[in-house]
Amino acid sequence: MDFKGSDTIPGPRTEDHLPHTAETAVKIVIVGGFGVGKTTMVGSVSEIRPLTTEETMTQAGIGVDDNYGSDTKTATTVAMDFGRISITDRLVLYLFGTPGQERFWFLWNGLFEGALGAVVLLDTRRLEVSFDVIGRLEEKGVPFVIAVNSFPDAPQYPVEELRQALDLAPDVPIVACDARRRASSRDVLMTLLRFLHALATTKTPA
Ligand SMILES: Nc1nc2c(ncn2[C@@H]2O[C@H](COP(=O)(O)OP(=O)(O)O)[C@@H](O)[C@H]2O)c(=O)[nH]1
Ligand SMILES: [Mg+2]
Repeated sequence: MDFKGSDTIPGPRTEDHLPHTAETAVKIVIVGGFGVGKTTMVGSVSEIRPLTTEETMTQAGIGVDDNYGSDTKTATTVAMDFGRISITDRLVLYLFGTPGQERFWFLWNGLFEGALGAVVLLDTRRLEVSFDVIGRLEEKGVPFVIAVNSFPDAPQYPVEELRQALDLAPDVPIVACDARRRASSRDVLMTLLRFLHALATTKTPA
C-alpha cells in the first residue's frame, strides 16, 4: 500500500454506496476514555451517516461513569460508533468507536478482531482515563496513534512530556486534533495509515 498520494484524497462523499474500485477495507478502532470525543470524531469524518448507540445517562451511571469535564454531556455510548471513510477510490476505512468505560471492556476482544490500527483520543485534563486503554492496545499488539483533542481549557504539554507521562514508545505518533472538524479527523487517520505503512515497511525483510 502506498499512502503518499494523499494529495489525491477525494472530497467528502455523500452517497452510501462504495465505489466499484474499492479493493481494500481496513478496520480502525477509535478509543479513549469517556467523553474524549470518539463519537464526535467518527461523526465528523464518516461519509455515511454514522451509526451511534447512545443512551441517556441514567441514575445507574452516576458515580460509575467519570464525567468530569463533560458536564454538558447527557448521552453516553453504550455499544459503539460505526462509520466509513474512503481514503482513495481503492482504500476504505471502517471506523469503530469503542466505549472507554471499564464495564464495557468485555466488548473489546471482538472489536479488536482484525483491526489494523487504533486512534487513542486524549483529553489532557484527564490523561489518566486513557492509561488503561493504551495498556490494552499494547497488550493486544494493535499499533496506535495518539490524537490530543483540543478542549478549550485543557493544558498543553510539549509532545515529549506527554510521551513520558503516557510511557509511550519513541515511534508512536502524537498529533493535535479537533475531532469536530472533518479535515482534522481525517489528518489523524492519515497519520495512522502512514505509521502502519512505516511499520509494515520496517518489519518486511528486504
Ligand atoms: N472543544 C472540543 N470539544 C470536543 C472535541 N471533540 C469532542 N468534543 C465535545 O466533547 C463532548 C464529548 O464528545 P463525545 O464525542 O460524545 O465523546 P465520547 O464519549 O468519547 O464519544 C461533546 O460535547 C463534544 O462536542 C474537540 O476536539 N474539541
Ligand atoms: Mg461516544
